[in-house]
Amino acid sequence: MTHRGSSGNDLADSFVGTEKRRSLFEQAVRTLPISVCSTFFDKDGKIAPATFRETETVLENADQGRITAAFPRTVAKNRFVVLEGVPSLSGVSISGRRVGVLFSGGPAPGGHNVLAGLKAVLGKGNTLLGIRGGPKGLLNGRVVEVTSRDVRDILNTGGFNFLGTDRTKIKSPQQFEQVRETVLQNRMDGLVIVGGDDSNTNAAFIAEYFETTGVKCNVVGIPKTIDGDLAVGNLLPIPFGFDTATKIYSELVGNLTQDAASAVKYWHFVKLMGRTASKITLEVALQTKPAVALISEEIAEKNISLENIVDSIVQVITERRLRGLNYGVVLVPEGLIEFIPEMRDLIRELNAVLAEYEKDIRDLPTLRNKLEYIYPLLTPQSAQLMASLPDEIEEMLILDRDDHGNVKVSQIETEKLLIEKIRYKISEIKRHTDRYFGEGEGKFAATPEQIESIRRITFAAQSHFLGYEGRSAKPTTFDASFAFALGMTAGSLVLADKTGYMAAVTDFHKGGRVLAIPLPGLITVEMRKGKEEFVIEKSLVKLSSPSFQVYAANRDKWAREDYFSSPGPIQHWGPTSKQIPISVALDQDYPEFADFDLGKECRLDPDEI
Ligand code: FBP
Repeated sequence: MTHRGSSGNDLADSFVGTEKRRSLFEQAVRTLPISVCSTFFDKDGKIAPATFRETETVLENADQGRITAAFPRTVAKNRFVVLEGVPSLSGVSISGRRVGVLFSGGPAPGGHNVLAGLKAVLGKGNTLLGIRGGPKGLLNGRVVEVTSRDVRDILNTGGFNFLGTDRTKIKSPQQFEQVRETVLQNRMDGLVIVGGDDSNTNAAFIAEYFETTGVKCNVVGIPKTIDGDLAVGNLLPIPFGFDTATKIYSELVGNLTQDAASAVKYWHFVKLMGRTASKITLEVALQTKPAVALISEEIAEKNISLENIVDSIVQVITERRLRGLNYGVVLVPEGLIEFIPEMRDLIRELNAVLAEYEKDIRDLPTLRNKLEYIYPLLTPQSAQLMASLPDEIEEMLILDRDDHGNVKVSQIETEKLLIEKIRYKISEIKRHTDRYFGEGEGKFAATPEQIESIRRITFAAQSHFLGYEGRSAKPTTFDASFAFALGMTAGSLVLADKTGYMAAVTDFHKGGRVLAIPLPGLITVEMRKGKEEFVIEKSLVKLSSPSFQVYAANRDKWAREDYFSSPGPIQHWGPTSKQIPISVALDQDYPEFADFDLGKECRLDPDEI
């Protein structure tokens, strides 16, 4: 019997559907409730833009003088003072405003809810304009209207696919002029930039440029990045996206810990995204309690060499072997390589050599030829280190460069580098057990049985890289509500004629406090390639933070015995559906096991907004 539908087969259609992005799950998540902070309700209980008042918090900036000189007009207006959102009780509604929004950088779960939040707060009287393709779309004027129907489709869904994104940096005078043209052509009164530290730095410069050139368009940034490294103390505990991504990685790592303990033969080495900061790795470690988790910031601060990192992991492997545990999980942060002191020096030297001799090196036919050309140009220590690396890593270090000629550290397979070095070290230990164990100073006094056991160690490793799996996932209930609140905050700021701010929400455990952080107050001056650059400083793991301290206090125990925990899949309702990331709860000093509370749960009707 043949069933005919739009695919020509009714039976097939009834199973897989004929429409795009319409799985049962996707249909269901669109209707999930979102928490809405009380700041966004008017006196009649309807969603409305917030108004803003000054708080007593003034951002301290070590480079205040230079920042004020670089952003004179914005600083004259906001004076580094943090604003707080309060409900609007005036009943006056603003209409006729046109607000553009774009995504910048890597995707992060919650982006689509930023658009929903903006749309909700702008209401039917104002227009939301989506800029397609990220900052490049802003330069080229790729602008479309975002309708209620669009919001219905994208609400609570993952990804940045609705508008797209890219990593174009807006730097040159021509680019600023192009931005101005797009804004004027589309009569935008507001521009909202959803991005990480670089994109929010860009937002600060665009705000200042508009003030200088008389363009009446308020510019507001929204903090996003799964890496978690755009955070401002207790004013902004994390950007949106971090919660979802870390929950996904924690589920997968939790599964691997179970597999390790079940198959009892593998060491799983898991590299976790996070271009610079190890915040993701730390959160996943707190969730899953692996045998080893490397934290780049600690390695840099304590000047720990690659050899020492390898030795410390080998020590855990041998100790566990002696306890009959010939398996485990090792977490490796993506940015590790640049934090290892001698690797950082090597990369710096390579960047300089490759920039200076780029053409000569490019023309050499084989990798060997290129390496032979490069080695003498390095310091002896770096040349020796380079020669000790596996061929594939050497190749990545010299061939895989980004647009600025720098090593693409995220592409370097650090987890595989560690596996190779550990394998070599273990084979050495097996061959020369007497050198490492037995009688003698500084040696582990192993019994003859233990020495036999060490000689029989087998090291079977599996490598994994978790990153893209989490960036475009359906947001957790937290990220769905948090991103919605950030969208509402940004929309309210634009309507309130505030420019040069980053939207923020804090107090995740008690209803959410809506804030606006003056962007110039976040900017510091760094020397890059001999030139001064204005950048928002990345928020890294602090060794003094409660989250790191808790990890450090437990790690030896987790290394010796199986404390593995499996946090399981993300829940959209149920016992863990409101869980705040452990590292955030610890660092913000929230009560233990506090659920997030970002206001009243509402079922949105996109047709109403
Ligand atoms: P953003 O900071 O732009 O949010 O991106 C973060 C990130 O996910 C990093 O963790 C990772 O190194 C990088 O993006 C990978 O980017 P790409 O998409 O260019 O491969």
